[in-house]
Amino acid sequence: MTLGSTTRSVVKRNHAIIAPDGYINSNVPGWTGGTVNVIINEQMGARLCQTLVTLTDAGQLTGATEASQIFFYVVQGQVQATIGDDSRILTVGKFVYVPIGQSYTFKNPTAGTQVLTFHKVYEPLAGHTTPGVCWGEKDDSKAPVYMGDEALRIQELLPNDLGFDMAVNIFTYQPGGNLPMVETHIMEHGLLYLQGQAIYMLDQQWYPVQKGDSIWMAPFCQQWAASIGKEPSVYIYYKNVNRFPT
Ligand code: UGY
Ligand code: MN
Repeated sequence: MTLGSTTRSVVKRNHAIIAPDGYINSNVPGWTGGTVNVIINEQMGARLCQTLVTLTDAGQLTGATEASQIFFYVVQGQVQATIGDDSRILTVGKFVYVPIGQSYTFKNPTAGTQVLTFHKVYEPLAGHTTPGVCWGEKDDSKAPVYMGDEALRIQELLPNDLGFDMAVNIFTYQPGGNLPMVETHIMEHGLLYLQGQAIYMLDQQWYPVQKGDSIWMAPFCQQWAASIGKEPSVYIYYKNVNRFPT
């Protein structure tokens, strides 16, 4: 038996790694029949919220968005999502973006279904309409190479439209692929590793990460990553976009 006194999770001023071994469940009104892990939110200094919900076959998520829009992505299993009068079965890799002021229900999951959510307070932009509900699947998106590097591919899941103030992308690194530079930028990230292993550099500190781990990167947290191991490493990530810097 191990003491359980170690973890790869770290929580710092401008970044965090959250490994599943430290999850403690939250009770979220309307989200029942499963576990809800709040992985990133304003309590840690973030301006986004990221959760991971694991449902039993009796699980249900019912609610209505208010100031925050919510992006729901199925990581494992399947579930029936109803937004307004549109109802669809979401299997692995499918998602729905729920704009502000919209009711939603997720029900009839298979046992063990996992749903990742990204929440952000919506910032309207004069002259642009607030986005509507957006359904999709990761394989609908093209996967162009990133900055000319064949080992890196990015899929943009949400439309490239100024009405949106958040992006959600899937980033695939072939074994040995690495970011072409250390990024230093105003945008914030939340991410979940969907596959593989990597070394992530955050604020000049180095971390081994793997499938199931989440990372928060505050604005201007320096970041670099390299895929390690024999399979591609893949993460889905949030980024705030398209708004005037204040
Ligand atoms: O879009 C991005 O900023 C992305 N390249 N960052 C990252 O993967 N850490
Ligand atoms: Mn980045």
